[in-house]
Amino acid sequence: MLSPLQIQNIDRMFSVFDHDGNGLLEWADFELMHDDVYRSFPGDPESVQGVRLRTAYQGVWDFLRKSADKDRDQVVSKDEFRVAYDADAEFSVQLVRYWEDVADALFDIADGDADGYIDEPELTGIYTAARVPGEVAAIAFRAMDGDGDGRIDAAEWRTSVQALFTSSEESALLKGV
Ligand SMILES: [Ca+2]
Ligand SMILES: [Ca+2]
Ligand SMILES: [Ca+2]
Repeated sequence: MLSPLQIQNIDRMFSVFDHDGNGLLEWADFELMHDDVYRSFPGDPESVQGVRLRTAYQGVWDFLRKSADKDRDQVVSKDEFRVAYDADAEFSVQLVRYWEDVADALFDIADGDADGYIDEPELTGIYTAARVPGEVAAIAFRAMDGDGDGRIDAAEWRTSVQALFTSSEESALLKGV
């Protein structure tokens, strides 16, 4: 049984994946995410980094389709998504594993100067690409920057992404979404 707070968090995750907001998860959502990343961070979408990001999205989508699309209509509905969470504790563990590949690829694209850190404007760029309001990014930045040095390293980024998926409490990273 899912608690109301779990359902709230799961639905919030759903809305992050449902990039076009049509209430269904489809491959088109991930293609749109890729487009929006390259709107936030101008560059070549077919570069090594861009291809790596698309491959990571493909991994997430293949996993979602395989494990959540019970009626095999090639779309994952909100109900199917909730049921997948509820039916198998491994679902969220594996989903976060696939999403980590996306997070790593995003980190490298956002880290334009390749110094191994992303700063607040770069994080805002990621949130803008995810269609999350800038003020949420500002809150998230402070929450992620564990050692308070004004920049986020790969470990802080990874920890935050994992927390986003596994937290049973209200996530500061997506408050207001
Ligand atoms: Ca959609
Ligand atoms: Ca379906
Ligand atoms: Ca940097």
